[in-house]
Amino acid sequence: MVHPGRPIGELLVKTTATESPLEKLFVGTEKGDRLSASRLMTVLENEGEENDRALRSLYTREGRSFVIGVTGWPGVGKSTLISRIAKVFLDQGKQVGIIAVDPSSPFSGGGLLGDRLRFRSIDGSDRLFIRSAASRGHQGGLSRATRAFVKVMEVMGRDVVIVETIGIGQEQVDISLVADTTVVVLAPGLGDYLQAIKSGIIEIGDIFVVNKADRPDAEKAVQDTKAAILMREKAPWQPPVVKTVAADGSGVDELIREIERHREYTTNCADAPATKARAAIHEILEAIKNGLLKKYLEEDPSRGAAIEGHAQMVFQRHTDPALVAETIFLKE
Ligand SMILES: Nc1nc2c(ncn2[C@@H]2O[C@H](COP(=O)(O)OP(=O)(O)OP(=O)(O)O)[C@@H](O)[C@H]2O)c(=O)[nH]1
Ligand SMILES: [Mg+2]
Repeated sequence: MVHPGRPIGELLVKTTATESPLEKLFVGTEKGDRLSASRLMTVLENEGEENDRALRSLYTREGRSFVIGVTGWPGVGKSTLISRIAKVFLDQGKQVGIIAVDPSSPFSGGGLLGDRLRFRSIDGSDRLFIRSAASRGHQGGLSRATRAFVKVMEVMGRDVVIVETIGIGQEQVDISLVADTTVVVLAPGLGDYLQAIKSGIIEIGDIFVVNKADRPDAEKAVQDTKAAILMREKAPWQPPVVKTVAADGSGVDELIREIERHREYTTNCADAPATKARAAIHEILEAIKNGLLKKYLEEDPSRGAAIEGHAQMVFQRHTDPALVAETIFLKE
């Protein structure tokens, strides 16, 4: 099913003969054209005036996909599992989009390239669209680009969008704010589940997967995960733990059933609009933060230099970033 995106705010969009190059990209994207969508994503990835205009226009377009976030530590089998999940939806005749948020992910290099070809040959059509989002290191870049990419896929008319992120580090996208359903993937033998709890990954899962269930210790990993979930604050949705072997596809049917069950739950649950509102609040706050920072740096060029001056001190472990920020503010 395709939902062609249409501009809501007519005033914001030119549809006359003097159509701008950017508008042309939007029109192509709304028709599901992959090249237009790809180019639009490139505009959205880079900074600049055109990026701002594209973002603004993007937010007024219609289109809604079911967004599944798949997160977990490196190497647990996220890409392999996503290939399996995507195949199930493709077999149902759906339009699927995949966004890989890490530049080192096999999606951007080797691994999924093979899957991509396999899907094309099974599918015989262009119903799978894969794009990786590489961090260019600019402010809020990665999470902003990811959200924008999801929206482009929605405008394209994708029924399902799957986003892969690595669940570690400062740069990680808060996937639970982007996704309707967040799947946290773990694997046996990772050892310290307390570490998982501390990293916050346990908090964000709607569904937990213990992948590589062909390995010894899979049952222990399931029990540890269940114990970790019990330590979460009580909520009406109890996250299930599913065992899979992404390598051969076992357990994937059950995972799909749980994904559908969660989707139904959020569709009917009174809490769902609040979740969307929370995500919007987060986006607004992030825009304010970025705007303030930009203004702060532009108002006085010496501020940038001062920050660079402190960088060495932080790098050499003589101080920490929060203390530097405090010192800079106190001085002013
Ligand atoms: N034994 C076993 N190996 C698996 C399974 N699923 C994936 N693998 C292997 O685990 C390795 C990593 O799989 P990926 O799917 O690339 O893992 P990933 O989490 O996407 O990795 P990053 O994107 O680098 O974080 C590959 O060699 C897979 O073939 C599984 O169920 N069992
Ligand atoms: Mg991967």
